[in-house]
Order: sequence, then C-alpha cells, then structure tokens
Amino acid sequence: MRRLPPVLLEDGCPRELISLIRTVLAACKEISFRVGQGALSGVLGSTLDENIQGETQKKLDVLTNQLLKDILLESGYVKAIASEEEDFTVAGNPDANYIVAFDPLDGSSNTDINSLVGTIFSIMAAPEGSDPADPSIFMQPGKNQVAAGYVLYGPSTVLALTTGKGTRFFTLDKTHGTFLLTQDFASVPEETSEFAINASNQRHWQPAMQNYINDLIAGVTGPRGRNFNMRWIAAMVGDVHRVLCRGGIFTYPTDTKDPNKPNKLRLLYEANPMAMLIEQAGGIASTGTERIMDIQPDAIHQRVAVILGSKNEVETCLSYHK
Ligand code: AFP
Repeated sequence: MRRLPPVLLEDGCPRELISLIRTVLAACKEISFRVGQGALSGVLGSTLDENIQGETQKKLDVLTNQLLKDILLESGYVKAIASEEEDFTVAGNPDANYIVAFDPLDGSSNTDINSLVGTIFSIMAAPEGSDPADPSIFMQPGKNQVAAGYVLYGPSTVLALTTGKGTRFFTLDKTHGTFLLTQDFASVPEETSEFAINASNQRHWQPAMQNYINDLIAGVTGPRGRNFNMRWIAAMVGDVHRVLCRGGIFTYPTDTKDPNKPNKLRLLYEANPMAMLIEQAGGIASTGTERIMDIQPDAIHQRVAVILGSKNEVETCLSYHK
C-alpha cells in the first residue's frame, strides 16, 4: 500500500502543499484519537457558548478547532485560516502561499450518540502580495481550490482527498499513525436509487424540491417507475462518504423554516470541498441553479443550497428546478 506523500508527488503536487496537507492530517490523527476516547476523555456534551452562527458549541467543536488552528498556524504553511468555529479569519505566516478553510468537526451533534463525525478542509492559493489579515483572500470561487478533503471518524478513520487528479481514499493505520491508500480513483455511479435529505423539513421546501421528492417516494407506481431508498446521517461528511462509495443524491435544499437562514450548509468549508471531491469522482454538485464551485463568495460564513451526487440523478433533480 502506498503512503500519502509518494502518491501526491506522483501527481506533481508541490512539496509545500504536501507539507500543508500532512499538517492538516497531523491534527486529524489527534482528533481521531480524541473522538475515539469518547466519554473516557470527558469531551462529550456542550459548552455554554454559541458560535457566530448562533449554534451551540459542543466541547469537541472547541477542542478540534483549537487543535487545527494551533497546528496550522504554528506550521508556517498557511497565510490565513477560516473556520466554522471562528467568528473571523485568522492571519498566519505572511510569506506562506496557501489559505485553509475548515469545519473542524462536521456533524458534531452526533458526538454524544457515538455516531459519524468528520473534519472537512479546503485549500486555496493565497493571492500574491495579499495581506494575511484581509478576509477577502477567502472570497474565491471553489473552482480555485488546489486540494480538498475530509477525514471521517467512523469504525475506521478514512481520508477522502483530491488535489484535482481524482478522489482517493486513505485509511488511517492506527498502529503506525499513517494514512495508507486504500482506494485509487473513487467513482460515483451515474445511476442511483438512494437519496439523502432531512425529510422533516418537507413542508418548508420550495415547490421544485417538494415535487422531486414526492416523485421519488411514489416509488414503482409513481412517475419514476421504481422504488427509492432513503438515508440520513445528519453529518454531511457521512452522507457524502456513502455517495462517494456507492452513489446516491444528497441534498440540503433552501427552505423557509427560518426566514433568516434559508440555507444550512456553509459554502467555504462544507459545500466547496465536498463539491470538488464529488466532481473529481464523476458526480455533480449544484445549488439547483448553478454549479457550487462557480459561486463567488461574499462572506466567510455564507450558506448555500446543496444538491450533489450521482450524475444522472442530480440532473433529474435539477430538471425540476428549471
Ligand atoms: P452540525 O455540525 O452542527 O451537527 O451540523 C451538521 C450539518 O451542517 C451537516 O453536516 C448535516 O448534513 C446537517 O447539518 C444536518 O442538519 P439537520 O440537523 O437539519 O438534519
């Protein structure tokens, strides 16, 4: 089995980028250990604080954010970071060439029930001569990403990584502390009969999504003429991993539940990196009206609608939005 750096060197990945990815993964190995310790390490449950987005922070949100932040800033490989758990971007080494956006613990509501969680990251080049303290360096569309990935802390710890030459899976060998390549070139099947959506929001969706899901649920006697199965992990990282492994469509659409928050998922550290991983595996990632990676961000905590997964099924869903 091949280790991470040789694989990336074969792709022609710059050494500095490889070192940065290794730095992210060093933090993820520590997170994997802490998450695995569960109640033994006293890290379950919530803090009394809320993040800037008004969400209650879990103790593990705070701990994992601090771990990633410290390791990245101390490494000298990053010009600035943006995190779901930080109100503002944080300046790093002014001479560094890369910026990193991350969700330190996606699906953190799953921590207390010993279910799937993960770390999602997105790496872009810092504009030349840019000021590390200027948040506008993150206002780049997802198509500018030079690497994206997630580490899923499940029964095994799995890294999904792309540097623009396909999406690969690596599994953490916990005996030696090394991510080993376990699947070269993941490929999302074009056809699927599986969908993932939080169906409790159905009455709040826009008509296009209502109609699409109704037709899936109608099954063999409905317009689609076949039965569909549903899965929902409540951690995008777990749902996207399933889609990358066996296909499917995952969506968190626009809804009217909270007029101040029509979309749930964050562009910079959820939608963009997942879109790159999915597209690099042959799938599609859209908001319903545009390609996710074409969106020009206007705020670091910006949220977008997400529809991603198997090519033919996402195209069918998009046809309802036309
Ligand atoms: P948390 O990290 O706050 O648990 O949110 C996870 C998430 O952003 C995404 O990973 C899930 O797909 C989605 O929220 C689940 O949302 P619902 O709780 O509304 O189903």
